[in-house]
Amino acid sequence: MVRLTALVLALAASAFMLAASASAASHPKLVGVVGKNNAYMITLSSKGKIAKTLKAGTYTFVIHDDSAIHNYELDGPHGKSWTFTSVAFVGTKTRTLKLTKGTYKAYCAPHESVMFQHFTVR
Ligand SMILES: [Cu+2]
Repeated sequence: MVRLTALVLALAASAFMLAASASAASHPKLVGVVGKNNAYMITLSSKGKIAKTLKAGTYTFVIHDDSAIHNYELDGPHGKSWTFTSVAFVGTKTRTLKLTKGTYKAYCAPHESVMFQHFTVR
């Protein structure tokens, strides 16, 4: 009886953990990279490809800022703006955002005229 109870508890715990990981992983991931090898380069990718059009919805942004001379920001419709990293920051930041329909621009603020990527959410 004790053994059965332990088994039931273990099953319940693993079912709970599965549910928890499923909800955490339910948002599609977008990967941003800026300043790899200090290059003047910024990208946002979805499933390994440069993001050009995305469906409206909630996304988890994983931003890799590889340089202390660049940063990662995003402008969206209706004047919305998000700053993922500061210029001095080097490392990875993760943030979940709801993207509504419109045009977006990922860019590096100090070098915005040469470091940007547009995409559309429909
Ligand atoms: Cu820059």
